[in-house]
Amino acid sequence: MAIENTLSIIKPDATRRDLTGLVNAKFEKAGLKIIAQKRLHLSKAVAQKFYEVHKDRPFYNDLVEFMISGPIIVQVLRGEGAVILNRTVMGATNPSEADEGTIRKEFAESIEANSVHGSDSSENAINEINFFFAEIELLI
Ligand code: IDP
Ligand code: MG
Repeated sequence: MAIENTLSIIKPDATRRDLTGLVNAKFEKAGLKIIAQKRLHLSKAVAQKFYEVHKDRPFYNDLVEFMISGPIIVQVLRGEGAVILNRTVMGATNPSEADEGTIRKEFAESIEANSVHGSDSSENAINEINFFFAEIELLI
């Protein structure tokens, strides 16, 4: 599999509990290099735009409020098959269905406050990285 980039977000439930380092250790142990990251506190308009794909889902408004409830860490992870690999390291959306050893199994509080976001396809990864990062931030 080719080397690729994927977008990850450490969500407010995890930053609130100071889990950034433990989450990042999971990525690095799995072979995902953190090639860029920054701490942001999203405005409502930005969170709504990022999650626009979910705007007709019943959980959309709650999800947006949750994502602006505290700071997040947006990051670009790089590795072989990074998109799928990151989804494996994250675990299932609902932590009660997540495999042992995954981030969501170990750290998530609920199906909503599930500690991390990860791109779900290579195409979405490119779009999501471009949403948060400028080209210059990825060239170092
Ligand atoms: P994913 O993050 O595993 O890709 P998505 O279906 O893309 O899951 O949903 C985006 C986010 O919306 C989830 O990570 C979670 O925070 C929230 N979410 C998904 N399904 C539910 C739900 O049924 N209730 C509340 N929040 C949900
Ligand atoms: Mg998703």
